[in-house]
Amino acid sequence: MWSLFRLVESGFRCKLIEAGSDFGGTWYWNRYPGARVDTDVPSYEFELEELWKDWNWPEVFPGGEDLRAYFKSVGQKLDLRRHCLFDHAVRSAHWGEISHLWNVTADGAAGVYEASSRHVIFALGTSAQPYIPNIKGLDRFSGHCMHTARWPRDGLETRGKRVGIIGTGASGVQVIQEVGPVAEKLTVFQRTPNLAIPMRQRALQVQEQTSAKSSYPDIFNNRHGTFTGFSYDFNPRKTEEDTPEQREAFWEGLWSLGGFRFFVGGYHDLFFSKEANDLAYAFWRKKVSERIRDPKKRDLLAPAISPHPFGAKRVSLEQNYWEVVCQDNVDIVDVNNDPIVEVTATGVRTAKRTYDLDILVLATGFDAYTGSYLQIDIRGEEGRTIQEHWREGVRSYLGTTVNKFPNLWFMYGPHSPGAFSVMPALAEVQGGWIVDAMKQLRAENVTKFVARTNAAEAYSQHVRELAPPLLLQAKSWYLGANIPGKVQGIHDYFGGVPAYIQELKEEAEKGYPNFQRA
Ligand code: N01
Repeated sequence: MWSLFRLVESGFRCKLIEAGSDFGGTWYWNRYPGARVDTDVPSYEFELEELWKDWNWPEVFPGGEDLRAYFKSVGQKLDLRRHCLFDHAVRSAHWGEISHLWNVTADGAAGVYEASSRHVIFALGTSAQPYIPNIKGLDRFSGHCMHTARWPRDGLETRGKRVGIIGTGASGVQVIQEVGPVAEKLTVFQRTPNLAIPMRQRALQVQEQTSAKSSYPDIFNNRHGTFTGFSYDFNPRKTEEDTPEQREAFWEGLWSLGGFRFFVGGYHDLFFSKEANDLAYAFWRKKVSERIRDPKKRDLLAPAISPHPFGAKRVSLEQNYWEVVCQDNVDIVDVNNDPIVEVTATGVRTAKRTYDLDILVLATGFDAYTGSYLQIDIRGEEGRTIQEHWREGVRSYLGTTVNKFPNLWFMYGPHSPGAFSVMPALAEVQGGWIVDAMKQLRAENVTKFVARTNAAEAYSQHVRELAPPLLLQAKSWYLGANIPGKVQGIHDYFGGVPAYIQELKEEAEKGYPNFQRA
């Protein structure tokens, strides 16, 4: 939305093609009960004053409906809808070697839409391609079965139902919190426990927001100055530099403030020192164990030995997760000890028993970063497909473009700080940079602009080197390790938001030396 706004404002003729029927992106698709953002507002907003001056949220961490309403209002205030083609999924984008245009096709209910365009920006999100595991019999289930990102738009009654949920990532945690209290029976099929930390949700009054608005410009500016773009940052001290008592007091403070503070507001050696990471895990385990009264469940949810380094899989924010999973109507099945054998017409059969279900929820995540791109027939120079280009592993230049694919840009994609940043802020940074480059090219009458191969190789190597060692010790979606058969590698930029912005800025200020133009 931000790029579209900047493009229109800059006088470009453009069309936003969107598979959904409305604005919202991830929030359009993820309609499972409990879906909410875990970035606090106003950080999770665009910086333009006309968008925030009259906008108020009911909660610090808004839910899906409020987020959809927000993005709808952004579309209205910026008058974007007339540039949009909804309900169309892009099927192909082919570079014209002679025309220097992209030929794009998109499928919609009424037929195929075709367009040619000087530039193409893919804003496909980090996690838009659902991952459905290959479980025997999944198509035989006679009840409702869906991925969290494909929850029915008009809702699904879970009250009084027997519900099974496979997966305990951020989506799993959120849906479990909502469904556990109302379901007759909830069975959670867990492979890896979620090292969730407290969200500390609270209601927001209009008055409180009105008086805080004078500080919004500073809040938005600060999103460019911290590692993740949040209002807090890593503690520059190492864990061992503090005494056990100082550490305890520091962590207690972060824990009670909530949000991601215990994670990306903690000691900066979390990802670099195993000892530091173990100490953080021990504190986490002590805190959550106090809330898990059932000792059997405690062993499954907060084991004595960490399942992976703390933070190496995306930490989730929880509100009452430990209390809900401890309810008598909630079972946790450890699929490492009791694997799922098949899905039957009436439920799930594991190695040890069967679970009769009315609803089966696949909270099994996404083929992140690249999955959405690989669904599209994207062909660059010499007809090279993006599938071929990324066959040996993902490569990009500055996390915004790819060598051999002229005039192609992307946002939130591979090699950007997508997993560790505030999304609206990243949209502004990347979108603003891309549109500025396009304006420059228009002024110079450049019709072909492509990253140099050596620059893309060097940037991709640089991104690999930035990844802290402990992060590599989990089978996370950051690495593509959650998808069987996917080439694993570093998909996220781990240098932090300020360093990323600096890399973009330098390239532009030097006149884009790492691009060839024609
Ligand atoms: O997906 P995930 P997600 N059998 O990949 C399990 C964003 N997000 O949708 O860890 C059994 O994290 C898998 O197990 P394991 C956020 O960035 C944000 O929850 O691979 N289990 C894991 O537990 C987030 O990180 C928000 O061992 C299987 C789960 O499924 C990202 O989206 C809310 C399995 C997948 O977890 C993705 O989160 C929601 C199998 N065959 C999402 N296959 C907010 O802002 C997979 N699993 C709040």
